[in-house]
Amino acid sequence: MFRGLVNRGRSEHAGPARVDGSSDVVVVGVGSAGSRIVSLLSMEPVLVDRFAYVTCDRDDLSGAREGSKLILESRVDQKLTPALVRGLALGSMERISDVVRGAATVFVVAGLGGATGSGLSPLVAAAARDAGATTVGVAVMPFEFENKMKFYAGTSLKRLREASKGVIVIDNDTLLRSAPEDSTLTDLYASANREAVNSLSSLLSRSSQTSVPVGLNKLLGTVLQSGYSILGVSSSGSVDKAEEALAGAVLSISKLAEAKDASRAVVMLRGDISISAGDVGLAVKRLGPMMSAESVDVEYGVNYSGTSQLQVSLLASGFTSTKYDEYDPLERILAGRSIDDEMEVALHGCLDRLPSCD
Ligand SMILES: Nc1nc2c(ncn2[C@@H]2O[C@H](COP(=O)(O)OP(=O)(O)O)[C@@H](O)[C@H]2O)c(=O)[nH]1
Ligand SMILES: [Mg+2]
Repeated sequence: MFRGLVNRGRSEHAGPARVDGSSDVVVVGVGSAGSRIVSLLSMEPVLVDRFAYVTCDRDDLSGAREGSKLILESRVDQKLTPALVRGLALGSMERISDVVRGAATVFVVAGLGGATGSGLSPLVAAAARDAGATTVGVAVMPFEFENKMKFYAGTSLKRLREASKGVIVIDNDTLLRSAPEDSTLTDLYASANREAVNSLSSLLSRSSQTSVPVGLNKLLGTVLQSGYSILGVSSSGSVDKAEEALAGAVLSISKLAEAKDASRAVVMLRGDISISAGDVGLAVKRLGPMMSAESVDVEYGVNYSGTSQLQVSLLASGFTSTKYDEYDPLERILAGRSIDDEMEVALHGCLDRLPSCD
C-alpha cells in the first residue's frame, strides 16, 4: 500500500544528531550490487532522507531514481581491480565527500568481491566518517560458488570494518530462498536483492499503519558494536511459521559465526495482518535459547506489508570472528600476528605453514 513512497522531507526519526543539528540519514549504494539494492530500497517507505550512488559503470544506475549519482569512469579499457578503482577515486575524493556531506548517519551498501564495491566502499565509509557521520557498512558477501570473489571480499570487509562504526554482513547464500535449477546469475541476483530489500526495508521501516518499527536508535544500538553484526533471513508459510522462520534465520547466522557469541539482536517479522502478538512473543522468547546465547538483548518490530509467508530478519551483533576471516589466506596464516617493522618476529612460528612455491 505504501510502496513508492519515500520520505524526502526532514527526518521524523530521532537518530544521532550532528553538531550542526542535522539528523539526516543517507544510504549510499556502491558498485553494481550496491547500486541495484539501494535503487530498490529507495522505492520503499523507509527512514531514509537521501539516497546516493557511487560506481564505475553507468549501467549500474539504470534502476536508480533520484539522488546524487557519482560515476568514476576508467579512461583505460581494462578489467578493474579494487586497487585500480581506489586509484581512480584518488582524484575524486572531494566529490565522494560531497555525496555524504551534512549526513548524521550514513549506510554504505556494497557487494564485496568485485572491483568497485570492494575498492570504493571503505573509501566512501571513511569519507562519511571524516565528515562527522555515524557510518555503517552493509556488506553483501559472495555466493559460496563465487570462489574467485572471496579474496577481495574478505580483505575489503576488513577495510570496511576499520572505516565504519558498525558493519552489517549479509551473505548472498542466506538470501536465496529457492532458485529453480535453470536460473541465470541475473535471476539469482534479482531474487537475492528482493529478499535483501524486504529485510532491510523492514529494519529501516517508518512508523505507519502497516508497521511497528524498530526505530533508528535501537537499530544502531545493535549495530554499533565492535566486531560484526550479521543479518540472517528466513521465511516460512507453515503452521508454525514464526518458530520455523526464526530457526531458519538463526541457522543462517550459525553458518557464518558462533551464534552463542551474540550479545544484541533485532528481530523483525514481516508478513500479513495475521502476525499475532503471540508470534512476536515467541520470537523474542525463543531467540536466546535457539542461539544458545546466555544473555542476548532483543529488540523487535513488525511489518504487515508482506504476504502470508512470514519473513524473519534477525540482525545479531557481537561477533568478533566470522567465516569470512578465512577469505583472506594471509590473515589465516598469520593467525592474529601482523606484518610490521618487526616482520621476522611477527612471522616466527608460522612460516612453516606457508604453501611451498614449487
Ligand atoms: N545480492 C546481489 N549480489 C550481487 C549482485 N551483483 C553482484 N553481486 C555480488 O556482489 C559481489 C560484487 O559484485 P559486483 O557488485 O558486480 O562488483 P562491482 O560492481 O565491481 O562492485 C559479487 O561477489 C556478487 O556476489 C546483485 O545484483 N545482487
Ligand atoms: Mg560492477
